[in-house]
Amino acid sequence: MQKAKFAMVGLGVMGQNLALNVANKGYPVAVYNRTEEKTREFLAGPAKGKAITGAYSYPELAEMLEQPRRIMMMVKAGPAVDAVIADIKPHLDPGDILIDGGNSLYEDTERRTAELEAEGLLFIGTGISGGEEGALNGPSIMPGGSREGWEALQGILTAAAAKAWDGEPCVDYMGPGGAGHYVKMVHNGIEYAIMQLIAEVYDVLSRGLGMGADELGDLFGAWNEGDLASYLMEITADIFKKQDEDTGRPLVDLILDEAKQKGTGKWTSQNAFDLGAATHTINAAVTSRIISGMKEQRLAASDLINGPQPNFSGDRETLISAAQEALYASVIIAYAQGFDLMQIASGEYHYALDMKKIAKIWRAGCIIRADLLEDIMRAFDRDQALANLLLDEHFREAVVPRQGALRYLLTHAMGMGIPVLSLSSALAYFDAFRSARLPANLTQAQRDYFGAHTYRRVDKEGSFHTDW
Ligand code: NBP
Repeated sequence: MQKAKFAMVGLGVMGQNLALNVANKGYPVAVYNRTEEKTREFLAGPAKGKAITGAYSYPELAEMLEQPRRIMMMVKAGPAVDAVIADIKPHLDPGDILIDGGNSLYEDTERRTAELEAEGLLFIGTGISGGEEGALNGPSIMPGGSREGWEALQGILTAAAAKAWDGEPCVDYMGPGGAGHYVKMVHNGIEYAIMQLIAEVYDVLSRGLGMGADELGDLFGAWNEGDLASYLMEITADIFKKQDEDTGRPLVDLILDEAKQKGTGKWTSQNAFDLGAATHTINAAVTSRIISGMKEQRLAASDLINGPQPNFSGDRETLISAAQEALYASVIIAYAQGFDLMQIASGEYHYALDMKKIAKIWRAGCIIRADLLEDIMRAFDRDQALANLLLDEHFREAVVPRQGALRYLLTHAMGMGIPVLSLSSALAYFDAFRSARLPANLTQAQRDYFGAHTYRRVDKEGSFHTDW
């Protein structure tokens, strides 16, 4: 029997679709799932007639594979990954390649890479973005870890990855150790930020202007034709247009307003704090999901605590147009924060991340794919070491003229009592970043006052303490 060129362990929705994707590209695939029933159902269902065979034990799986073996794990991130590694390892040979395609924390990937490499195995931790649909038809793939492992996988991953408009595959080697999962983590942080920015604009337009879902669907659809063109805008327009089959009402109006999270956005913020990176808009998105989860308290508070009634009395078209410009400016600012974080991490963790390459492989397949990524690629082409996207001429020219729209939108949203934490954090980041002097002089004075922490002066060298 012909040996399989690739194996998939874990037949959740992502594992199944990726296995189908690889098989559809002409690579025979062997699959294994802890619960045997799922393997049987997959083989009798979506995998029927494809070059996909099932294994019901790890020795059987190892036997089915061409060497060096290429085995991807697509299981729940965390202890499940360690459990699979421990169970499968005794059946592997030096030079075999284990790939973790789940959303693992990059620090876990660092540890696993070191442990497995010490035993002669090659380990690849890869981010995969695109959800179910992307896994099947072409995701954006962000592999990191062993370069030798990447070289042995490049053909398969390149075939499976999304292709951008110019035919370029959305996969490339990100860097050593946990670099691939690190980049995926920041991708998700930016995703949280953009989703929250869109949600806040929706809130202003629906509560402030009384726009209904159908009208919003048209508006977001039109915006998606311009600068804001992106997957998240496209699906938002679709969502507004979807009617509930039972009631005929817009489905979005019937969905409970509690946003869940699996943790990658939170990890991005936690890591940004550790590295001293300013990711205001990502942090605001994480904390906005948290307060959305406080539904019972919010319901109780809404009866007890008064505020203004959201009711906009100015010119409707002006507010709508400001919302579009404000959203575009703040999305750029969210990307700027994410790329800044990756620049800092790249130095700190010796990942040598290539920002242009990252923008390039995010152009298709992934959740944050957007026309804007072409501009980001060009910005890093002009200056590989660009410290902040806002310093690039193109982005300065995009954001500076739109700051008025962002200020206008925020003034009215805040006046109406509509929470706009992410939008306002984007403006606060922008204003802080462009301020030659911030009030941190006072903070330093206070720290010195109560803790003798000392301060530096603008007019002389040295460290000073005052007996206040
Ligand atoms: P899940 O995250 O729901 O994981 C399900 C799979 O993990 C099943 O095959 C399950 O086997 C297996 N598994 C578990 Br749970 N514990 C195990 C253990 N101790 N040993 C062996 N197998 C174990 O599936 P998913 O939604 O397909 O996601 C897979 C990974 O991809 C996750 O890390 C996820 O975060 C990531 N991801 C998901 C998406 C998405 O859109 N869903 C996008 C990008 C990345 P069982 O059948 O026996 O229970």
